[in-house]
Amino acid sequence: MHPFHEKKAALIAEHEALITRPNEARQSGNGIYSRWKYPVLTAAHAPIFWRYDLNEQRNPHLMERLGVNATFNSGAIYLDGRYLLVVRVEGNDRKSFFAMAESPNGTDQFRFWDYPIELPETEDPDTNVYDMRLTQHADGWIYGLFCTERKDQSRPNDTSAAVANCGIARTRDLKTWERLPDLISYSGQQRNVVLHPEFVNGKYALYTRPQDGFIDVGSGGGIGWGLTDSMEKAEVKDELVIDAKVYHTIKEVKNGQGPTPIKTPRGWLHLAHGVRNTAAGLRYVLYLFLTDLQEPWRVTHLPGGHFIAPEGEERVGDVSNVTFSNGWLVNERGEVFIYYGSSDTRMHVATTTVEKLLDYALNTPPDGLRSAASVARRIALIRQNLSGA
Ligand code: M1P
Repeated sequence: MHPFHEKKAALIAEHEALITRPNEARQSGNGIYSRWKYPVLTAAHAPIFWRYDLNEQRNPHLMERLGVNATFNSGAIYLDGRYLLVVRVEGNDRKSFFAMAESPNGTDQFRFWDYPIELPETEDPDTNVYDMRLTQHADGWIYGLFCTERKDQSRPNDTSAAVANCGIARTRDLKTWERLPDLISYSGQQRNVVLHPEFVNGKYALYTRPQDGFIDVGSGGGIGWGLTDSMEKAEVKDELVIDAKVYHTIKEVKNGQGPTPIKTPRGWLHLAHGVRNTAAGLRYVLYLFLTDLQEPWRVTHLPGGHFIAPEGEERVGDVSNVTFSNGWLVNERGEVFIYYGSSDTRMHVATTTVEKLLDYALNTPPDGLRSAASVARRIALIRQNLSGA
C-alpha cells in the first residue's frame, strides 16, 4: 500500500480499536459503587478527522494539525435510551469547547458526534467555555450551564487575570443551541452553577458558587442557592449558602455543586466537589449529600469525608490530584452512571444504583470534625463487630 494510505489506515484502525475496546467493572470495591477499568474518554478518543488533514497533497507527512490535549469534566444526560455526554474538549491551544459523545451502554464505546457544538456567543465573546451541566427542566428545555471565562479588563497588565461567570444555553435536540444572557448575580464571580430541574415556588432555582477571585473563592465559596424568575434574563438577587466550606474537612478551601441533583423518594441526591490545600497543591475529591424533597436548599444528610478521590492513574494529569464531576445519569432500571474527570485530563465512569446511594447518604456518619470524635466512632464500630452484635 502507498505509505500515506498505509499510515492513514493504521491511524484509523488504532482509533477504532480504542473506541470499541470493551470496558470492565473492577471487582474490588467499597460496595458503594464500581469503578470501571478504562477511562471512557481520553484525548485519543477525539476523531482522527478532527485532528489530521487527511488529504495527501496538503499533508504529505500526515501530521496532526489540530491536536486535542484532553477530554474531561463532561455533563451527562440519558435521553431515549442513549447515554450522552457533553464533553469538555481542550485543544492543544488550551481553549476548551463542547462536543457530544454517545455510548450504547454508558460504560464503553463512547463515540463523538461528527461536529463539536457551535455555541453562540453573547455580545461579550467568551475566551474559554467549560464544565457544562445539563438539566432537563420541567419547562421542556434542556439547559446547559457552563463557565465562561474572559480577561479581567480591570487588570490589563496581568496576563492571567480572568473573570468567571455562568454562561447559559438551551436546546431541545443537543444539536442546535440558543445562547441566553449570562447569569447576573451580585456576589462576585461565579463557577459551578447548576440549574435545579423543577420549579420552586414558581421560579427557576440555581445552585451557585460565589467566589471573590478567579481561583480563590476568598470570603465567598460554599454551594449557594438562589431563585430567578426567568432563564432568558437570569438574575439571582439573593444567594443563600446551603453547604459551606469547613475547616479541616475535604472542602476546607472551596466546594462546588457537581451535576444536577437526582430526585429520589427520600430527597434530592447531590454530588459535589470539595477542595483542600496540601504541600503538593490543591486536592479535589467528590462528596455526596441529600436535601429535602420539598425544600431542596435544606441539607438533611451530609456523609463525612470523600465519596470518590483520585486513585492510580487518576492522580496524575495536567492538574494532578483532581476528581471532578459535572455529569451523572440514571437509567430506567435505577442504575446510576457517575462520570468524573481525573486530573483535568480524561473521563471515567463509576456505576451504582439509587438505592445504594441513598443507603450511603443515610447511613454514613457526618464528619466529627475532631480526631477524638473519629476514633470514638471507629471504636464503636469495632466493638459492635468484635462482639458479634
Ligand atoms: O483544576 C481543577 C478544577 O478547577 C476548577 O474548579 P473550581 O472552580 O471548583 O476550583 C475548574 O476549572 C474545573 O474545571 C477544574 O477541573
